[in-house]
Formats: sequence, structure tokens, C-alpha cells
Amino acid sequence: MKRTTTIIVSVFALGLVSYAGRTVETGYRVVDVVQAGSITGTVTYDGAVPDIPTLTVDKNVDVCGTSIADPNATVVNSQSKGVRWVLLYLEEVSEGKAPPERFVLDNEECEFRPHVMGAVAGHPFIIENSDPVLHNTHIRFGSTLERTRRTVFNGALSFHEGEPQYRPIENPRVLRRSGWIDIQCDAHEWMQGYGLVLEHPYFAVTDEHGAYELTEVPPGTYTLKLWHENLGEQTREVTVQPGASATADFTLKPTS
Ligand SMILES: [Cu+2]
Repeated sequence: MKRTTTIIVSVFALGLVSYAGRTVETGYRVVDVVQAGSITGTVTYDGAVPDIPTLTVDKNVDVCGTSIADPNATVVNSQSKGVRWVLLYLEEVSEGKAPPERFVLDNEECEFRPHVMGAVAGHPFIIENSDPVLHNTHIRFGSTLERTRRTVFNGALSFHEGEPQYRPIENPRVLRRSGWIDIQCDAHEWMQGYGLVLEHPYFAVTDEHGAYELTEVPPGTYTLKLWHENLGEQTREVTVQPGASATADFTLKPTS
């Protein structure tokens, strides 16, 4: 899996984010976006819709079931050919809209939900466990192909046994710097997810129809990047006119 990490270098510390008593310097400043525009589009697959392999489960089958759809498979909508779990993000945005209050990764039905996500450095990152089973979420910076992978979170997530409903556990953690992250469950080897931590909130992940939208974008010209775990990366220049919506559709081809 190829990943580009050039986006994450910040030369100027423009903003400070304070969370849980810690302060994180970032290269991004929150401002009122004047005449904001947006970038929307669809990512479609140019090829036969791939089958999703079924994996056999032999652990915690009472909760996880005896099989699970391979979470690392390429997910293509059979009608629209839209590709799900494609991450799109802008490079080098120095100021703009406020990030969401928090980012949530859930362990649910023995999968990571979402499978691919974006987050903003220095902002609350919540790991939940919605399953009545012990999960062990392990987050590392860098891709699985890199040898120097630093663990940023490694924690067993228990559950509330004996209650009529299991409550989510909230473990607020701060991802203090930007970069790609791998998310694995050390208890269930099929559980895998990916994330990109940025200094700004201009990213989106495609839905089940391959659609995405970047909202409240300050007018200007940007480098829009696309990443899919199996289908690679693309880059495109996109200009957002004041108050207007720009369209950027992509096509992904099968890898040989
Ligand atoms: Cu697990």
C-alpha cells in the first residue's frame, strides 16, 4: 500500500489546540469562512464489481458470528459502481472551518466503524466498544509496510457486563500529530481500519455510493488527494469559486 506523507509537514505553528490539559501546536487556524464553497464528487470503479471474500471467524463467535465480510476488501456498489471507503482530502490548508468536536472510532459487530476515517491532530479521538466482548484497539502511525511504526494507542476495551444494555466506553485520546494511522484489534486479527490525521478538517470518506463532499471550503485553488487502501492514490487541482460548488469525480481501475 502506497502512501504519501508530504502533506503533514507544518512549517508555521499558526494555531494551538488545547485538550485534556495538553496543548498541541498545529499549522491551522479556525476562521469565519467568507463566501464558502464546497467540493463534491463521486468515485466510481472502472471494472467488474469485485466479490467480497468471507472470512471464517473462530473467536467470540457468540458475538462476532462464524463469518465476516473481509473488511479490507474493495467495496463497490453493484448498481452505481461507486467505491466506498475512499478518503479524499485537501493538502496544505492553513485556515478555514472549525473541526468537529470529536472523532469517534467504534468497535461494533467485531468491525471498526468507520473502516476508514479522517481526524484532526490535537482534537478528541474517542474509541468506543459497542460489543459485549473484549476488543483491543491498537493504533500505530505509519503504514503496515513501514518498519518504524510508533504505537499511539494500545488498549483493551472492556464492556459493562451484567447490564441490560452495554454502554459504549469512551477513551478520549489525542492524536497529537498528523500522519497516517493503522488501526488493528489485537484480539481479532480480521479487524483492521485506516485513518489520516490532518491539521485541518477538509477531508471526507465516500459513502456506499462513492459520493463525498467537502463543505465550507474557503475560495481558492487546492490540491485534492484521493486514497484507497487497495486502489492507490490520485491527485487533482481543484478551484473553488466564492460561494460555489466545485465538482471532482474520480475513476479507479482494478489493480493487476
Ligand atoms: Cu476486536
